[in-house]
Amino acid sequence: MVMVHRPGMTNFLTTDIYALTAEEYSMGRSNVEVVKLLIKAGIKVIQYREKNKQAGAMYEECLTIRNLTKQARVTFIINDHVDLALLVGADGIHLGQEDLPPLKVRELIGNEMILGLSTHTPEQAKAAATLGCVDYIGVGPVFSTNTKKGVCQAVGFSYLDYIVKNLDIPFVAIGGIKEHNIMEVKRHGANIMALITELVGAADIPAKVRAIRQALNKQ
Ligand code: 3NM
Repeated sequence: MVMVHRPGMTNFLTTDIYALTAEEYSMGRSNVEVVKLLIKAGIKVIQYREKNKQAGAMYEECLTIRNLTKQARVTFIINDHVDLALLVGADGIHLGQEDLPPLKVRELIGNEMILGLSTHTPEQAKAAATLGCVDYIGVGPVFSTNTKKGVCQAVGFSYLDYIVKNLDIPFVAIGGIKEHNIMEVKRHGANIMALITELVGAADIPAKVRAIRQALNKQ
């Protein structure tokens, strides 16, 4: 296997929390304001995920977030929009099952950017691992969630257990993960947890991150 260096990957592989933006759940705060709070809270991997904005507005926002994350040495990943990720120099791109084919996206982005792919079934996960161009997969939704529109039903722990047992690709658990259930997810073998509403919807984001980390570190 050819070893490639993707600069954002070190943060990625050592983080516990992977934070995603969603302005509609951010209690009136902008994505940029939320990102500033996440950085203040010590979050090291942030994904820009925005389904309701026009390209020009997303570009301006991502440019600002790129600058903030670069200064703070935070890994910055953009959901869906390969063009945006390239234009602002993001560290990575995250694709869903209905997005552009990962192999084609890898051709476009070259070898330095992280490529992530959401998966919801063992077949999708096996296919992603076989491609060889995907750095990590999303595994979920572990619990039911209203945040992702049209998402399949919660897979519970059975899918997560399958991944832990059978596949050798970095993964993030996602979907309905909260302070009160995150330890259960960890016990099932996940090291990286992706959260949206629990973080962006928190009244005090740094306090929420501290509480989640405390929960994770309890035996
Ligand atoms: N992807 P929350 S579930 C963006 O299963 C996303 O691939 C999922 O939001 C998947 O933390 C999901 O608010 C939504 O439940 C996660």
